[in-house]
Amino acid sequence: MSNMQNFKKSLLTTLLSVSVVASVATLSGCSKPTSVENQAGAVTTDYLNRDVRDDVFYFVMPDRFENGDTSNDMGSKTIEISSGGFDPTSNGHYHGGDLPGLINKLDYLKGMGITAIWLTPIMRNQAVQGDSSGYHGYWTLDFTEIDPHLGTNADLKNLIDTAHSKGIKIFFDIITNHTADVIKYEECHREATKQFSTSEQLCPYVSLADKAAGKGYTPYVNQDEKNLKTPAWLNDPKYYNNQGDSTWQGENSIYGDFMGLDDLNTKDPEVIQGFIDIYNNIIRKFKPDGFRIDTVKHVDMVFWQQFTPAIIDFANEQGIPNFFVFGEVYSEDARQLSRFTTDGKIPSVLDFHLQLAVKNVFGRGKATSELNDLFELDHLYNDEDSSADYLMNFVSNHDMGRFAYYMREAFPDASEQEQLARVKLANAFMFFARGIPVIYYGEEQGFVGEGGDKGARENMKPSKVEQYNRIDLLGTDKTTADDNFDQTHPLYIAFKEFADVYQAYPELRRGEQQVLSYGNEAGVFALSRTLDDEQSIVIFNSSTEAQSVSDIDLGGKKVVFGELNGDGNVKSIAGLSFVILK
Ligand SMILES: [Ca+2]
Ligand SMILES: [Ca+2]
Ligand SMILES: [Ca+2]
Ligand SMILES: [Ca+2]
Repeated sequence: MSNMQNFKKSLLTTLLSVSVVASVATLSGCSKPTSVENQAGAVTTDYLNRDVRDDVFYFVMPDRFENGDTSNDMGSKTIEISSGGFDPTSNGHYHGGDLPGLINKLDYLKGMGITAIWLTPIMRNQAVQGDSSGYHGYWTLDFTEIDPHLGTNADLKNLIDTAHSKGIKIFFDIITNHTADVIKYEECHREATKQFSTSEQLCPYVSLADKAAGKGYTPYVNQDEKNLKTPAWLNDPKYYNNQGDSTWQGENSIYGDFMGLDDLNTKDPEVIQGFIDIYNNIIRKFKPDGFRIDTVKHVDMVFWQQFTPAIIDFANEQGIPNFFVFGEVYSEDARQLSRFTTDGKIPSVLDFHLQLAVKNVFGRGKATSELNDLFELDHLYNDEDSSADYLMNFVSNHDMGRFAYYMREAFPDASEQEQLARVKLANAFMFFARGIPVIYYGEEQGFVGEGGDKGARENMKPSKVEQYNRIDLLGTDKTTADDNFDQTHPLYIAFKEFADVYQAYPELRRGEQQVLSYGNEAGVFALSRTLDDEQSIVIFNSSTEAQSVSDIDLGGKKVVFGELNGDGNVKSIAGLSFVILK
């Protein structure tokens, strides 16, 4: 196998700008990519002019990645509300990772073919709320400066400059739905004691109708907390809904507080303009390449209709021609998701529907028709500024958990080899189906984690969290107690190979997709990608058994990745594998 890798490496090195196809697919017994065509349209280091459909994303939570500066582990030295919360033994506290650490690992990411990084929110947080901390970044107090646990504004500039010099884009995760929990209610929180809503301590939601009839809460802010938020307008309770805690049902999904987090009145024109100003200032100051927007479905549609076009126009004026925005709409139904790329004027959303279909088909052994059902709804995303080609494909994230966790739940007795094969298949589907691939950090090191949020936010640097360290990782004898930046991990190598072939063939990135084959049980799913005169066919086998591909018209195409067995028209694909033909 190492000979094959060396061969491929030297091929890539030699053919930097020459268009050559070296078909050595007939070499047997090796499922490594066997030819790579490097041609116009392949990945460029020109991050500014690169179409987002040519990017490979890496989604990282900086606190859990790499600690590049231990002097900032305790957060602010001058602002008490943003200091502390550091406990590397707890999965709900800061662990010391930061932007300088991420800068140190940019070559590790580039080596895997990553061209864009999406960071969890990095603005200054309330460090502690109740019994956990703002390590994840979603409790913002100050929308103008970096959280001191993660570094300084200068560190952020340095991260962006260094990433850009390597051709890597930086995307920020932004929040407009809520701030940290500072506002309290007279009727619900006792004065003078600092209380945060938890699952046992909810302030019942007051409906819009009841509010109109004069019922509701009396908001207050403790005397010493009246100026905690920046910019200053955010300190006035009049800009918030103040209707109590959400149970994520019906209207309270939009107007309720998330566990006490102060929910903004996002239909108020002043709030809309306030957030346009906040994020235009961020764009002016830091020049990020785009935004991922948090909690989109909990914000009024009228907000998105104005906010998103405004910030994209502004970024374009600032000299970022491909500034790109995608939203987190936490729904596994394309009918819900697509409302925000059409009515909501957001160019793209994270494809939670694809995530579910991939989990079911490659992680739970369900029928491949589920993938066809998914793509049958692609037309819903279409309008003048969006289409399914721009959706963000993912199989794991920081809120739901990792594909590998669900797969292991469904197949607890599967061999290590089978589990690795399923993770590779899920990620290959994420790369080669329509949409833009987003790798969740740690996937490339065989992380499995547990379901839900905290259980899937493991450390890449050595972890002291017992719940993480007891879980068996895939493809390695290490645990999360070790350093896990292993560039020889089989999944790191696999993703690098996926990225290489993805960049080599433009139709795999931007080609029109057509489904060629699917069935009512685990087995073959095939699709074609066509761009101008170029066409590739990708065939996946989600079954553990070899499957015939004789009913698929391969049009004389040759294997360029993976392998088919057999001769002439009688060809088959091995169990839990995939193949690309061109
Ligand atoms: Ca640190
Ligand atoms: Ca809301
Ligand atoms: Ca609150
Ligand atoms: Ca649209």
